[in-house]
Amino acid sequence: MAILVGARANHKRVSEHLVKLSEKYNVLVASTVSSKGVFPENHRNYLGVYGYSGHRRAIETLLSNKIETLILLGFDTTQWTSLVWEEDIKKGKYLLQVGTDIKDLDFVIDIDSVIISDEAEFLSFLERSGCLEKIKYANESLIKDLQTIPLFYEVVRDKGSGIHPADAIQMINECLGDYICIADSGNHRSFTTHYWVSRGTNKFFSANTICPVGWAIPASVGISLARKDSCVVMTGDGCMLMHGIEIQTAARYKRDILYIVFNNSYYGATYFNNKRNIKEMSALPTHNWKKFSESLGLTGWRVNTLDELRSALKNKSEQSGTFLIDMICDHEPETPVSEYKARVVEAGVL
Ligand SMILES: Cc1ncc(C[n+]2csc(CCOP(=O)(O)OP(=O)(O)O)c2C)c(N)n1
Ligand SMILES: [Mg+2]
Repeated sequence: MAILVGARANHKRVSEHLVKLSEKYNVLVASTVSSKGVFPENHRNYLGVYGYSGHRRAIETLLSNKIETLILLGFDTTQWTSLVWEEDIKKGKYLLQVGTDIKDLDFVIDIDSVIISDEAEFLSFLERSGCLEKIKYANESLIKDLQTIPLFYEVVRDKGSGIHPADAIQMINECLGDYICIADSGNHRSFTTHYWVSRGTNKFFSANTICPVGWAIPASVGISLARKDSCVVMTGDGCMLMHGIEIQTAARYKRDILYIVFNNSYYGATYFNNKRNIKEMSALPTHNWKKFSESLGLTGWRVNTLDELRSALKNKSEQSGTFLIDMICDHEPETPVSEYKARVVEAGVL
C-alpha cells in the first residue's frame, strides 16, 4: 500500500500523521510538485515526487503493479500532478481517493472508491481501523526492493556549458539542506523540484497552479516572517525582472534569506516551450544581479563555477542576513522532465 499526497493535504497536521503512520506501519509515501515536503524526502519510506519533474523511484513504482492499493490523499488532479493524465497509475491497483473538495474526487483519474473526509482525520481513522498491521509486513520487503531504484533520473549533460543547474541544486542542498526552500517559476523550478531533497517536513514552497514568475521573491519575505527560519530562494533572471525589486523589503527587514539567481540570460522555460520562436522571445541581456542587490542593501556574490558557488554558500552559512548569489549558467541543459515531456509530445501539445 502507498499514499500519494496532493496539494490539499500539504499541511502540518497531515505531515505529522503521515510520518507517524509510515514509521509504525511501513506505509510508502509519494508526493507531487504541489505537495513536495509534506513528507521528509530523505526518509526510507519515501517514493519521491510523482508527475512533473518527478522522481524515477516514484514514477516507476506508481506505474507498475507493485502497489496493490494506492490512496490519493488530498490529491489535486492537474496535468502536472497526474503526469499528463497518465492512466497506468490504475494498473493492477485498487485506487481510493480521499479529500474534502468534491470537485477533486473521481476527476479524470478513474477511481475505485471515494471517501469525503478531512485528510488528517482519515489517517487517524485508518490507524484505528487496524488494517495497517497487515501492511507493515507486506511492505517490509517492498521497501528494501525499492531502495534499489535511484530517486533521481540521471543528469543529462549533452547540452550547455558552465555550471549545470542540477549540480548547483545538489550543492546548495548539501550546504543549506536545513533551510526552507522556495522555488520560483521556470527551468530552475524543475531542477529544484527534482534535485532538492527536503529534510524535515513543510520546508518546501512553490506556486504550482498559476505559476507566476517572480512569486518566490515577495513570498519569501512572508514565509520568513511567519516561520522565522533561514530561507533559500531559487529564482531566475526572468523572475528577477518581474519581482526582483522585492529583495529590498527582505533586506530592509533584515530577513535571513539567500536569493540564488539562476542567471542564464534567458526566459529558459519559454525557450523550451516555444523552440520555433524567434530568439528575442526568450533571450535576455545578462544583467548584473550582484550589483542590483548591493544597491538595495544586500550582500551579493557573482559565481561562474561550482567552486565559487561552494565558497559563497559557505560564507552565507556562517552568517544570518539577506544575501544574493548571481549564478551565471546556461539555458540549454535539459530539465528533468523526460517522462512528462514524452507524454506531452505524444498528446501533440509540443
Ligand atoms: C507572470 C507570468 N508571465 C509569464 C509566465 C510564463 N513563464 C513561465 S516560466 C517563464 C520563464 C522564467 O524565466 P527565468 O526566471 O529566467 O527562469 P528560467 O526558466 O530561465 O530558469 C515564463 C515567462 C509566468 N509563469 N508568469
Ligand atoms: Mg532565466
